[in-house]
Amino acid sequence: ASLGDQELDEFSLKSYLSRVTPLIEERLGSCLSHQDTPETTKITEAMYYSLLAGGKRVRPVAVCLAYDYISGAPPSDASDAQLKEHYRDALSLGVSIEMIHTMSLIHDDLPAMDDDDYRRGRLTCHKVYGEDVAILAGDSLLSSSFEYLVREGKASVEPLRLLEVLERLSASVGNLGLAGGQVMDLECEGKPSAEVTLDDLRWIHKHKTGALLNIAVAGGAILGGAGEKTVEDLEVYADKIGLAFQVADDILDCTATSEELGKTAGKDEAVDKATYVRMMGLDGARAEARRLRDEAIRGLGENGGGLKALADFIVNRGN
Ligand code: GRG
Repeated sequence: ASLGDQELDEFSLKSYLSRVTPLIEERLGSCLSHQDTPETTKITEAMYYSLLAGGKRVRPVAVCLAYDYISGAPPSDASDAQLKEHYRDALSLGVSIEMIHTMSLIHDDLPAMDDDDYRRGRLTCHKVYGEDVAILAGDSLLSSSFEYLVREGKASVEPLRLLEVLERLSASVGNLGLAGGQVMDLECEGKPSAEVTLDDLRWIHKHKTGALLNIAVAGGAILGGAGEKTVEDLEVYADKIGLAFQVADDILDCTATSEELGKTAGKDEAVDKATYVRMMGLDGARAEARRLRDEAIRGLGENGGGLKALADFIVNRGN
């Protein structure tokens, strides 16, 4: 068994999620400033429609685990009120990141991008509210994310820490984050997959998927009181699990479609798109995901059980 497999039993991610996920959902459910007026109802509804459509909430959970890694976990018999207090700042960031993540999914599903009709098991935002409103709902989620972080954080977070987190959160969206990764992805989709290198693929996913995991982990640690060196070490963890996330996604895409078709060939065989599975084969991609997980968790200290369990979940998840 790899390093990961031996040490993962100590922390129950399932019981952690059962305590933390309801807190995330509760904060998400009332995160938008709004007035119940006919003028603002439609856009607010479109924003909540996508925000509250389910989803694994991996990024907010990552914030909470990184926060605990630095500041210590709450006692196992903590009441709901104590948990809410413990995670107050971590959840402010977690919800802000989930707003940005949801914005990126709304825009990714648009006809100009992936043109998808379904997301998180329901119709995509533009299918329900129209393309025009979906674009605006995404834009509005992006600015609401920054508004929320500052509004919720300013009373309890030390100002310089809040600014550091805000700077990182903003950077994770732009040309060196989500948007940059998406543009590189579009460029590579325009080429034959044989011309796309493994380094291209890693660059895309470091930005498209890794950027939000990076701010989740680094930001959670900063809010928990981490110093610069610890944050840098945790960024290595975050970048590795970001890549592992995408390798696992490619494996899921490939195996899910294979089962649906009852064939060994998956979707990737039909579309000439560069993926880890296409480049490394299914077994190679599985080994790569485990290798990334093991590298991610190698540098963690003794209270890293939660972050280890998260890395393992990312590699072995079923959706
Ligand atoms: C508009 C400034 C601006 C940026 C957006 C569209 C875009 C640019 C980027 C695309 C980003 C994207 C869709 C990345 C894929 C990330 C990914 C792995 C999504 C799936 O995440 P999960 O599995 O989804 O965590 P759930 O539904 O569980 O939340």
